[in-house]
Amino acid sequence: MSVVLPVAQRGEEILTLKAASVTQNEFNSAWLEQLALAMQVTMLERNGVGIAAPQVYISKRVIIVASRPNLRYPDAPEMPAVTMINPEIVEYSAETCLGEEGCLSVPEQRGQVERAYAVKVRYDTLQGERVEQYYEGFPARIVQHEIDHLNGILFVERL
Ligand code: K1U
Ligand code: ZN
Repeated sequence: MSVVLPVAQRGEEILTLKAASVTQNEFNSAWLEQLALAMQVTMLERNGVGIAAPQVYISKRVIIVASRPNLRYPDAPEMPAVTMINPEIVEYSAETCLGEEGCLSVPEQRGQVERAYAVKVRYDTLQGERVEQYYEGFPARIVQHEIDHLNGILFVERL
């Protein structure tokens, strides 16, 4: 069974820290699987399209990305939630775009953020398998927003 976790709010130190990498002996572990499951439950409960471990008070490099069409991005693709361990953006498109963002850690504030239109991200799965995936549009925005969380950056600092 998994639980909804409390979400850290702007002003709390955990959101300003650079999160630690997941280490080799943490892959395939029950705790990493439980963390990912609890993050997903928390994201869904809060109606989010992404979440990063520091938002649930765990300073580790774990994110979930879960694009779906919505009022602001009606053409966004519906994707199953993807858990990314130690994600790194290895290519940014030269093209950038402005898009609206919100944050589970900054309630009641939204803003237009300029980001790369597309990114190639390299990450490990929960089992430690290396993946490289290209994203564009809204999913690429979510990836950049979540990796910012791993580096202690909130979208309001990019306004
Ligand atoms: O990391 C987070 O705080 C989650 C955040 C992800 C995000 C939203 C919009 C642009 C980039 C990244 C949220 O999900 S906040 C909720 C939200 O803004 C939203 C929810 C459903 C559809 C569209 C936006
Ligand atoms: Zn956020």
